[in-house]
Amino acid sequence: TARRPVPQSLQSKIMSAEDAASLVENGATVGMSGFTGSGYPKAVPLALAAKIEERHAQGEKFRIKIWSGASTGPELDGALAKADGIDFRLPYNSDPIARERINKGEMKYFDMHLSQVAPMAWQGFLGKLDTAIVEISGITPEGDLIPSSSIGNNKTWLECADKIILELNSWQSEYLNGMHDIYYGTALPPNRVGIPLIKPDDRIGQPHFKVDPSKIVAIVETDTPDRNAPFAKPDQTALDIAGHLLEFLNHELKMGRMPKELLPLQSGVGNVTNAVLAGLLDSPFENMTAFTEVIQDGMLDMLDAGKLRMASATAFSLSPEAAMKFNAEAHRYRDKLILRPQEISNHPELIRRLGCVAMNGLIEADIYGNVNSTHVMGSRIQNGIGGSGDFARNAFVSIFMTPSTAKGGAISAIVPMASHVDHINQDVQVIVTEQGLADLRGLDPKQKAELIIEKCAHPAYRDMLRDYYERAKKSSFGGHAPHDLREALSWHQRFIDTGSMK
Ligand code: 0RQ
Repeated sequence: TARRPVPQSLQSKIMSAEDAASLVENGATVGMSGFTGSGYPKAVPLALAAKIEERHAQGEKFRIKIWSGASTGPELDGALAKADGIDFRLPYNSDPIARERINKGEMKYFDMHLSQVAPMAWQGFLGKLDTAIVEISGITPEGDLIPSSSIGNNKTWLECADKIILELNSWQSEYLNGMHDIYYGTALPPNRVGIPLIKPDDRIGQPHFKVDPSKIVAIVETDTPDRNAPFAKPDQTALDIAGHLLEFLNHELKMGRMPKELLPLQSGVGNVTNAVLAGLLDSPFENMTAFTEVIQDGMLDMLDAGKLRMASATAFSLSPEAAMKFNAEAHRYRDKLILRPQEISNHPELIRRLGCVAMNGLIEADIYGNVNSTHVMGSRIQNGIGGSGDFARNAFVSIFMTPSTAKGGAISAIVPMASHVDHINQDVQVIVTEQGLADLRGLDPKQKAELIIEKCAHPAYRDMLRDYYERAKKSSFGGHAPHDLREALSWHQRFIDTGSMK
């Protein structure tokens, strides 16, 4: 693709990825762009990983601390983790090599709510940010930066870092220009004011990042695609989950609890949530909106079909086919998509005010509705809490969905006691599996347990759960949410010992 223009005043900063990587020092804290595999820097992290491998081969230690928006791609987290170049990482990771390092105890990882990253950086809780490495899709003649396919925390990294390295990626569509809405009205307490966003379509900021040109130390030109992982075709389990969820939404409509266009949708990433979006394509709902984190394939299909009026997010998360289609036809989506900083896309104030319908995945839920989204067998990190907590606590209705079993049936997703809790039962209103849907709103813990076991558990585990629950009721210390603490986590221990919860 044709190179993007660089203003005369910045042309002297253009250099190779290797030269730019040499500006990153050992021990530095680096704010990387990137969110769910889009808009992350691709050339400088790879060059930095090569440099780190060289240093390590010479017996020198070289590691950096990485802050990002959310997950990035193999050229960043993958390459740097492989080189053992990451000392510390926040706030979300889905890279398998980095995951392995974290679980071996070789890499520190601060798993945190995505809406809180920028405010914590401003407050100084996280320490000092040395360098920002940010992918952009263009530079205006005035020297403002045109964001790329994600915004994440880039506004904050550009403001807080001493040094800025830009990757100017001409693979990204030029039609991204104008899609972004960067809000500069945030402040720290006691100076905070209300965020003037009333509808998901409101634009409250400006399309470009401001930047202090004296901090720009390098501009690296790239022409490289985002990670863009393919989606699996929804299997029967995903279709069944989507079916139960659509029935629930129809019921809410009939009861007059939601309007015909529903309320702004938030949908997590993954195949199940994508299947739900596909299900919404054939639903009776019209003119829907999304106030969410990521725009995935299903949302573009809904926009194309006219079912979805517009979507607000902080990033794209598309399959390679959808990304190609988007890049070819991006002009068609210009007035239907808004990308915002993640402290705005995930802002509790806005999510509560708009009344979002939050739909997220889970690893396990217990019979009282506590949800584990992050730690397999209570200790092995999968990805991180991401934005699920921002949305679950503040949504109009908070829905969690999952297949009822994992690992070919060896693990029940419904367990007596969650081995780690990300979402307390008060933040979990609806649980859906392919078996059915449990609407937990307004229920006592024992009513919740009975409903979750009967509606959501896999038949292979239902009797075991009934048996645990009945015995817990007899031996429990307290009678409000009965547990037998000697047995509550025995299913997990059995899996660790034998490879199966059965
Ligand atoms: O592992 O690939 O090794 O087989 O977890 O599970 O079933 O493919 O489901 O892709 O929807 O992910 C909670 C991880 C679900 C995700 C989680 C294993 C399973 C598989 C993935 P394998 P599935 P999904 C907005 C919202 C937190 C962040 C979030 C997540 C892998 O939804 O990261 O919600 N959520 N963000 O085998 C052992 C269990 C298991 C299990 C699943 N009970 N025991 N392994 N797995 N359940 C997006 C962002 O914030 C960016």
